[in-house]
Amino acid sequence: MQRTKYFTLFLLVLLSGCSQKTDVPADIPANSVVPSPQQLAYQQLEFVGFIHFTVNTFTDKEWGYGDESPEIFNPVELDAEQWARTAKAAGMQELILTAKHHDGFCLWPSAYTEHSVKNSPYKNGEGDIVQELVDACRKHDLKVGLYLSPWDRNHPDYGKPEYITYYRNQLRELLTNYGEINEIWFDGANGGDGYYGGANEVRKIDRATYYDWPTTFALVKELQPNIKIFSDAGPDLHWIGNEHGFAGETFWSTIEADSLVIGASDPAYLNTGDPEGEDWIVGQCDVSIRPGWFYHAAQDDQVKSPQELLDIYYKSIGRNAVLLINLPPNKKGLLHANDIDSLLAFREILDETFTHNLAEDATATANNFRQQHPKFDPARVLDGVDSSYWATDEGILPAEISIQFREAQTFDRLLIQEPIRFGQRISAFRVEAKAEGRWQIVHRGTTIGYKRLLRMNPVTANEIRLVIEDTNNTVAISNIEVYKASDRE
Ligand code: FUL
Repeated sequence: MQRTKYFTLFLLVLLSGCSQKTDVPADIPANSVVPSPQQLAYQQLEFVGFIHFTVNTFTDKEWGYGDESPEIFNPVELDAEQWARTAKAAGMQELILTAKHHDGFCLWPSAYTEHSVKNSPYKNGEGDIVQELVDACRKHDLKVGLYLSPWDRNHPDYGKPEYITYYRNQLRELLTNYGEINEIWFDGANGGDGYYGGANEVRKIDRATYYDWPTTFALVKELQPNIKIFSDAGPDLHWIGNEHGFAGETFWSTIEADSLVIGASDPAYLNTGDPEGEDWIVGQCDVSIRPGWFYHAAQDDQVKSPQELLDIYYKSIGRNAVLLINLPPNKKGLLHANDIDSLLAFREILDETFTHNLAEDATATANNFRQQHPKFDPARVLDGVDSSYWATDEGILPAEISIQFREAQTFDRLLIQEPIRFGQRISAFRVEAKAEGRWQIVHRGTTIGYKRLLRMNPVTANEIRLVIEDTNNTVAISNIEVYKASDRE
């Protein structure tokens, strides 16, 4: 009996000793504003695609008036798999289709209108392009997003309460009948002249009240709990304030949602976000690969070059936002070869640049690491593990992390990430490089966020140092990578 007691005591002491040694300290304190798990997963997609396609493709317009006959819609070679294959090969993770653009024509056979594919010659009225897109995306491992224009220049009730019921009925169809939808896209163009069932008049709506968005958002989330709602006011993803695909040089994922109105938000505010903002809304940079959102044969030689797309990449994904590039199919229902060639060349160049991380076998040291615990060791920024991070003790500014290469490296691109599940913190930093024993500043920046890509003139150095000069909470960095750009950039 006595022996058992001593043995138990011995075991307890042993165990408590062990648990002290293996005790992993808590994570750094989170900010009061952090992304939801769904927003975090969306941000990690980084790169998504748009498909603008409707009667406009056949009338050569950007905005249909609403009086287009469904008879004109017949994309005889439509191949949603060609869209999905191209998107996948380009590295996109999702495709968003204009299920309905401002002209009101529906690419699915909605039960609530005659203005749809069901009255077109396409597949003798038996077609459903939303379904085709969904099938192609599932097959090629892409997520699906849908665009349902709030403004409807065809519908007779547009501007009246009845239209809101119609609109919600359509949302119910789209978000019930096609499996999981990852994103719903509400554009901000609202009201103006149109066909409106033959009235041919101007209809203005009150942007702040007409759509009763809170009720619609609740319906959307009820039908698809994990969906992300995009608009220029969020609530999950917001427009970046321009259609060039550029986020601000300084870009916060925090913003004040109360100050945003769909269709009437301040583009400059959307472009920078707000360090004081009390809402987390992921920034999304939309841009078309051509001048127009819809296909126009006259723009076949105005497709953005791989180099233009690269510039956009650095100014969107490289500035803490998500990039959404539009690929408009032509009248046949196919992407044009010029668009595919440019997009895939862009991908090839990106892969050339970002394949060989020059810091892979480097070592890292810092002026401080939290509790001197291995969990927060500076080496965490080099371990290739998404969830790990280097962090300092409270109040350490400037916080400095140095990376020592085994031998001198020539580089001109840097990738830096914050562990944003704890919020976005850094507001001022600089990068220094040490060559022949002397430190020189090679870059000064403001925000980092989920991902910051820096471009600089080529530097040859044995060591680089990231100096964080200002932050709203404990300093933490999850990842640093160093690259030499492809000559084709
Ligand atoms: C805007 C629309 O007016 C354009 O036609 C396009 O769809 C763009 C992505 O959103 O609000």
